[in-house]
Amino acid sequence: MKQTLIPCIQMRGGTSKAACFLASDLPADSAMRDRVLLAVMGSPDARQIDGIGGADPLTSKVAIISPSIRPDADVDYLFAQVNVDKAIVDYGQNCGNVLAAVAPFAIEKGLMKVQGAVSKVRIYMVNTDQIAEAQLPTPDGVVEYEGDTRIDGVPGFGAEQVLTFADIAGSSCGALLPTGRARNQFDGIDVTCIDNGMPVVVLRAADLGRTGFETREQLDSDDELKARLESIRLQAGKSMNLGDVTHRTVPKMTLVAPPTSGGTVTTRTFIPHRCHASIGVLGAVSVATACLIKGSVTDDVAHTSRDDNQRIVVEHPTGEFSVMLKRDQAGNIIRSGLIRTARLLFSGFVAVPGSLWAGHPKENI
Ligand code: NQM
Repeated sequence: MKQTLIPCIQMRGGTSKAACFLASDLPADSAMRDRVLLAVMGSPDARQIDGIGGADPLTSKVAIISPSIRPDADVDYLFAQVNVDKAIVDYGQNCGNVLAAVAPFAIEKGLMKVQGAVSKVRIYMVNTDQIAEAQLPTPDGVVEYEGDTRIDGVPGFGAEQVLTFADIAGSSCGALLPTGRARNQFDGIDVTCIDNGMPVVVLRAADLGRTGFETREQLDSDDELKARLESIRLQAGKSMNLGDVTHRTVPKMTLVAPPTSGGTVTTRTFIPHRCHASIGVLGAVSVATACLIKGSVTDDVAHTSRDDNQRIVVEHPTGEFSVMLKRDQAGNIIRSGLIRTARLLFSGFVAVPGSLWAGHPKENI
């Protein structure tokens, strides 16, 4: 049986890597689309040897993009987290790193026209029903990927892309503090459950007998810690209006400790079962926001100021992630912004077995 070739652009978005598709190039039926995405990545398999996933949650990601019919958006972006070792495709979380791939993809595919030296793309994030704006350099009528911006977790330099969000509180949980409180206790450990773009449970590393400065590898092999975190996560998930999160990739679990390199706070984030090499974009926005909430577990850990416009520097295993937060007079976060880079990695076709999906008529070979 022949292979079915599906048009695909692979992009690095921030510190993640994703296969990006036009929605119209994938099966219309959602169950069939999930089977196709699993085959594209090579899941379920710890090595993803029969697909293009990189055997890591950060490289087993998909962006499904289409023109938007909304007046406030240019394109719609549906994010899919393809599990590495389980046959599960999760649409219950967003991804702010892969978000950085959406505007370049939209321009590459002709969904958006270049507007001059700089272009703006308004993106409707389908997973969380919210809007982001991407601003990227497009001199000479094409996307510029090269530049002098460096982000921690990615070698080298790239063109700067500015991502801003007006209102992302309660993205998946319905409220910034979904439990109605700045602090809760599960298994005797104080936590802050927060959702400013990504549901996150924030815990002090010291309360779990860890420093918060461990390496990713040390934490990934710390089975006792992981079991305690999972017990807390399952309870917190229910209290955060996420229901039974046993098979879901949210909430994320972030251990916090005082900063070590002049930043605001140190973090180690589980997404949710493996430790992140850095920190997710929207995860970082949620943790940064927790740092500004009185009574949260970051109170005696984070170094913040009283300014209404603040740069929160979230330290992580491979450097730092800066989040710009703007507060109104009542202390509510009304805008957040951050910098990412993205790069086109390949443009072509990805093949899935023809016996799985025969494809749209003319794409069969
Ligand atoms: O929090 C990893 C990543 C992410 C998600 C994860 C992300 C975000 O680093 O917005 O970017 O938390 O699973 O790509």
